[in-house]
Amino acid sequence: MGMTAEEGARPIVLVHSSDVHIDDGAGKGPGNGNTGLAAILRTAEALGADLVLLAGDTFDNPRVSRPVLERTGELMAASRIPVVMLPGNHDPLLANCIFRRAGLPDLAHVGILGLTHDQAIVFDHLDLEIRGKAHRSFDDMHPLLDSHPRRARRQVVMAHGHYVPDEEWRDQSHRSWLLSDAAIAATGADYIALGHWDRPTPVGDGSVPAYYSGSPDLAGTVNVIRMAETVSVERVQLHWAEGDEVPEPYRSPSR
Ligand SMILES: [Mn+2]
Repeated sequence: MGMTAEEGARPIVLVHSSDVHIDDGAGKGPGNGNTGLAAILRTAEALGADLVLLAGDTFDNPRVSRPVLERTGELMAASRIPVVMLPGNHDPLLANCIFRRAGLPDLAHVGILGLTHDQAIVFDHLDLEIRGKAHRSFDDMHPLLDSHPRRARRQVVMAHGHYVPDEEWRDQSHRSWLLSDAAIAATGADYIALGHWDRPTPVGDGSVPAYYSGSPDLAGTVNVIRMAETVSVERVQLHWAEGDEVPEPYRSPSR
């Protein structure tokens, strides 16, 4: 069945966030508990997004308590938008992993790279492949997969690691989960959804669009990627709920 010109031209809309750091909410601020996740899902729904990407460290640590994880499961179950999650260095795929304890693999619209799918998830109706390499321990690893022939017209890569520009490589090579300009360029992807930094910023040499989204509490935004003939990326303010503890700079524009 052919598509009309209009259907073919409709961009697909991805919402990218990372470093939500769901925890037991001992401190203050929207990074605690499920406030950040709720804001991301609410924002994605308001945008009419096709897909949400969470690029690692969704959970702060493996010991998040059951009531908080149950709330995470409820929020994700209520999402009308599919979500793809990449395990990061704070929430690696350990035995009795936190994703299972939150009941997330049971949700048909939630894909967890390395858990529900090995290295790739294909969304046929979006003609889109999402690839990513899960953290499986707290140890160092190369956060990008080797490039791979596309299984769909569009290909997005997710990665959780620390970008270092060429000129700083010698000073920073002791760090873990390093991402270089060359490794980013070698993916040949249409977009790379990065996590690990709280700060939202594009990185790389510009040959492949590669962006950190930043964390909900520090950035106060999500990255919104529109893919049609070209790819555009913009930051959109998170929609916090009434009563959320939101940092002052983000209060007025996001309501
Ligand atoms: Mn991290």
